Amino acid sequence: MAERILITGGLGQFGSELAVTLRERHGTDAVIVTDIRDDPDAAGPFVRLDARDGDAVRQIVRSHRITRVYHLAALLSAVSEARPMDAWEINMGGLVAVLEAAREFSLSVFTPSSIGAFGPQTPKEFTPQDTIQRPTSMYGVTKVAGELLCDYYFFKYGVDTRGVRFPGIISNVTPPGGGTTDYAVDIYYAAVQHRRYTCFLQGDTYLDMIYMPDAIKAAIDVMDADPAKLRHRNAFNVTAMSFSPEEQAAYIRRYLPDFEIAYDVDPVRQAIANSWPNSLEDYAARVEWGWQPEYDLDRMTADMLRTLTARLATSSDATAGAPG
Ligand code: AKB
Repeated sequence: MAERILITGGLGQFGSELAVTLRERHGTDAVIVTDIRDDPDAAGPFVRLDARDGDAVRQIVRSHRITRVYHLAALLSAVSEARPMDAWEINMGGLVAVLEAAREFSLSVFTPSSIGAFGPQTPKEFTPQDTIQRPTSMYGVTKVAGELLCDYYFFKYGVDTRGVRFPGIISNVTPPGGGTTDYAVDIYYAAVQHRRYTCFLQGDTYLDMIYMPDAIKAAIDVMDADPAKLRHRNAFNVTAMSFSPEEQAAYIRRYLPDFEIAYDVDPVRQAIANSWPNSLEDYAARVEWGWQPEYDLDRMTADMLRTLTARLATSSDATAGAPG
């Protein structure tokens, strides 16, 4: 059956690029983008939606004959820590509304979890798929609760729920907002525009990251995987690389030798980062649905700098040393 896809939170960093790829595959009209904000420049069907509104979700599902949902509407980690009750209400309320619609209309549902679903008691290096999940951030609390709820809807009602635990996603189209890993995106913009960046995490903080093309591949491949091969569902560890800000700066210097990094540590985001793994192990995703990332730190850095230099450079100086 041809899929008809609903994306919630579709104007965010991930949704805005996922929608383009899904429309290339399924056709523009088969992908309905929704967001709490309006999109005056919508490139296809767009509906304004507060994903917590169960009636509105069901109405869109019915009228657009939706078969699959990518439920991306959520607050990220730093914002969630600043507004914990909003995070609980938005992250859980939206998920409940989508899962209820999925139960009624037999939809398949992708829900992103995160490295934020782990906490200080989790093994820090090569964090296994099945391990201790006692996060200390509100974002993490909603991610673990979300994983459990999605599994519950699968076991109790047979809803086809699947997800991945995303690391920080690095991209160059829509900037992320309110995450702990946002520095790893900002640094490339700053490198191209100013040749210097002040990082809000300590230079030796290791976190997992993934480049947008791989993140999109993960979200599509896990949903297209043969259900008979899935031992896990919510949610699979996926990663492509693990690095610290100082290592990322060193890779940027391969292309922009005069790039400088300084540090002005934000204690809230540093505490969140310290509670997360340094690196994930993603064996289950590799075995159960063939996960295999394409971008490492060097390839991603070259691509980010090439793309941003072409887009942002305003003087001939700004292109010096850019990867060709
Ligand atoms: C965040 O930093 O909050 C997100 C995430 C890792 O889930 N990018």
